[in-house]
Amino acid sequence: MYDLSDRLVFITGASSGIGAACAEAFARAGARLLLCARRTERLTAVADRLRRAHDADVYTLTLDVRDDDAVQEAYAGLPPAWQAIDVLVNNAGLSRGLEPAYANTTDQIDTMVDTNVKGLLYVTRAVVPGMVERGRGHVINIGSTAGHGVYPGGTVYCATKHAVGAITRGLKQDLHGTPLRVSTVDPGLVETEFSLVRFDGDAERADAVYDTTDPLTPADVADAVRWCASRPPHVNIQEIILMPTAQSSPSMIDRDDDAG
Ligand code: NDP
Ligand code: 8X3
Repeated sequence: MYDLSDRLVFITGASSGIGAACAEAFARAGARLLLCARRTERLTAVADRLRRAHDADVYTLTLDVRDDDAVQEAYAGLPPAWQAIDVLVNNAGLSRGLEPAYANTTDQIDTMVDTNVKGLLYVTRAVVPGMVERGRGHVINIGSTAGHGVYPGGTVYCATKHAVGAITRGLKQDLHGTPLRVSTVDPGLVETEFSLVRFDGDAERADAVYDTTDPLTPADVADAVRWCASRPPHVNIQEIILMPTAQSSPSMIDRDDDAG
């Protein structure tokens, strides 16, 4: 087993949902946490909670992963003790809208591609060279079942998550011959703010996605991420796909109202 105590774990998109749950799981394991997101207040609240509950050593960065200059500067400006990242969890991501691809706005397309694909690559290119130099490190990408299939209205989002799968497999090959590890954890339906963001703040529509079924919790996903990171150094978990029992494919979800 790889002991996570005092390891430095960088989690992007840690102000809510899966990212915040990963921060909690790694804090429980005794890791030091570097957390980023755009919403400073939400991020600070997560950090304060972890300090209080787990006496965790936490450093926060208000950062938009879509801004490559900001990402590179933020990393370069970290105190040296916070640069030697052992585990990078590339979690920041979102979906915008549920329209056919031909009806998506430019803003929706750019936001999804820039965050889920380009942002992930910007953070990776900031952090991985140091891992290679130090001869240790683990990149864990948060993909999705949307990276294994497609569903109507999810075309662009699914394309970005297919890209995350390609980046995971490609990066592992790029790092061939080094001790670095690369994994992807690909969940199905998880109850987070994901649908609230997808539906532009329409809480009623977002709640309906989760209220009629039994989705995964962010903690379920964080458990898989922490498990991946804690395997012995010679074990690389390439991919974990986890779905609620009530889900059998990206678009097959057992819902309470199905029988009616
Ligand atoms: P949430 O909306 O709860 O969390 C998304 C996180 O990403 C927030 O912390 C948000 O913080 C951050 N984020 C978004 N854009 C940026 C940005 N440009 N720069 C920095 N941080 C950003 O959703 P989830 O927890 O569900 O999503 C986390 C990941 O899990 C995503 O990659 C998503 O695609 C993936 N996923 C989600 C599933 C689900 O059903 N919920 C299933 C499969 C995968 P802030 O707004 O403060 O910047
Ligand atoms: C998020 C899960 O099914 O809404 O990746 O695309 S889904």
